[in-house]
Amino acid sequence: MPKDCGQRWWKEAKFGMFIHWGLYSHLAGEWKGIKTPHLGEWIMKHLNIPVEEYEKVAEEFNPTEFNAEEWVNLAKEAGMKYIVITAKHHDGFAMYHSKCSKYNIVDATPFKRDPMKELAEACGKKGIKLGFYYSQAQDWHHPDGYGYGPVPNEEKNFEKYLEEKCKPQLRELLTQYGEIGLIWFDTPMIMSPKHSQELVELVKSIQPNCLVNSRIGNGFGDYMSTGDNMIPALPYYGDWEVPATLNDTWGYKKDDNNWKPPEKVIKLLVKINSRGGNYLLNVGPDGKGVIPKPSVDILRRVGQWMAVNGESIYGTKAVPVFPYEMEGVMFTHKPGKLFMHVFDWKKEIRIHCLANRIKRAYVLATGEGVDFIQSYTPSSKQHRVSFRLPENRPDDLDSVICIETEEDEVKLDSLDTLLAPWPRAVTNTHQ
Ligand code: FHN
Repeated sequence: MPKDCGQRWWKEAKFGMFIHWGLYSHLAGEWKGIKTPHLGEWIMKHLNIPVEEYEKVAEEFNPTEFNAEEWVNLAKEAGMKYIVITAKHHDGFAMYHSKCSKYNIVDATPFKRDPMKELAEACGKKGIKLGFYYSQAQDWHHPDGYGYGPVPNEEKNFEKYLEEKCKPQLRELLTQYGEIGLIWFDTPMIMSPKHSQELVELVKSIQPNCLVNSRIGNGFGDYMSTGDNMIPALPYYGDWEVPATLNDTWGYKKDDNNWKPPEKVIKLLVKINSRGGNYLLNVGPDGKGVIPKPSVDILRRVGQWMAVNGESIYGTKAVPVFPYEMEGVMFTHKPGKLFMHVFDWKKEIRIHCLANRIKRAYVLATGEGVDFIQSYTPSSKQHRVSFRLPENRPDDLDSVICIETEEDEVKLDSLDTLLAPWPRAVTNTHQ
């Protein structure tokens, strides 16, 4: 359960936009004719670009097409409730006007604008929560940052980096842009428990309601970020979120076109929600500040679905594991409602072991009633329900049937009495 109202919006949100955007976006996965086979935002490290050469990318970075309102509108259109954007990634470049390091988008590029300020304003207008990604340990630009140059990390003064850059920049991010929903830390590396605690305290001392994710390290934080694109195999009732890519990179790469189609995105959203998590889905704008068209198209299609079926997503809670597997069907749930997401449309769907008393069922998109027959077999202690679906499939991607139940919680029969132990000690003697 949420600890305070600072966390409540996040629990209800379920779907957010991650944005990886920085100098690497300008390189688009290629440096001096060499293409990185890895993540776009890691190009500096993977292609061994010296600091002084990478710095020069800033002189060319001029994202004149950037339009904060367009990005925020896209998130809103997609049904996303929050945005988390890279204020500083591992390359150490601040994508906002930092007073404590000239290595920032206002002072070091011809662009000279502060996109975080513009985004904060646009988010405020549209009612979208804004969070900042901040790479707290890895900094490939500060001589004492983790991962800087060829110097072994053990020989660096990590504390110096924390005091000189990390903490002052966090203070800036928490004081220059109004109310911030969360700080998304990443790759804690050599952070000690004391370091992690200090950063959490710093955040909370300035904005007590600002959330912190688990990648602050050492067990601190308000909620867990799973591994990238990693979905827990079972429902998990804590607060967690899956950071995920729409193709195979976070930062823009011109050659990565392995886009997940809208159907896949909706399936992932439903799967993550059904297990109790949030889905933080990434877009990687290019060096001009444009979100790639395939991303826009996919998110708009997902948004059309969300506009009609959002009730089955927002504010939902983890669904317990049904005893039997079901092909082409997943469930989300909120008190008194079970949402059956039908990916493979058919005339009839039978569910075994759903023990709730069903009040009514209908197609969420249209309100059209769905007939059903419920039964209970005492000898096997099992409930069954059979739904007769309408002739026409309401949505090509995912048609949602809302099942209203007498009880708030999902009730399931257990297979224990049937399956275990078997063979039974006492067998049937009536031959
Ligand atoms: O190294 C980063 C990576 O570039 C990206 O930002 C992801 C997003 O979750 N986090 C780290 C790897 O887990």
